[in-house]
Amino acid sequence: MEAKDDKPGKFFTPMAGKISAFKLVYSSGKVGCTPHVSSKWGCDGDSDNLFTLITDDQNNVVFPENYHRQVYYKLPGFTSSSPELLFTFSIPLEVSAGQEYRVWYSQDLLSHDEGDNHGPTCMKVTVIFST
Ligand SMILES: [Ca+2]
Repeated sequence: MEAKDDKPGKFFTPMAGKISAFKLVYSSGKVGCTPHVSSKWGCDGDSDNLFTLITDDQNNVVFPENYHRQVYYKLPGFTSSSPELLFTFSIPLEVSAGQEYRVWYSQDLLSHDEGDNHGPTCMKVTVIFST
């Protein structure tokens, strides 16, 4: 996931089904929303403001749920420096096999104040299906 120039990370669903959660496990790199600060999932350091969003291939935000185009949001138990994020859906997400999803930096998706951003941060996404 880059932090500007419309460069989200992408992944594809391995099979059809109902998804209960996405798990994002940090692997390398950093993102930041201004120079001289960086983080795994947000703007800076160890903040509870997260900037990492999931969209479908039309850039409709699917997580966080009830998203209102805000730059950051809070997810209890996780911060911008968490080794992993668990995005759990209250209503499972129905998908077909090979469907594209994207991991966006909020300011990049919104084209808001992205000029001074830097990245990328890299992760492995695990798709968790409900049983
Ligand atoms: Ca910025």
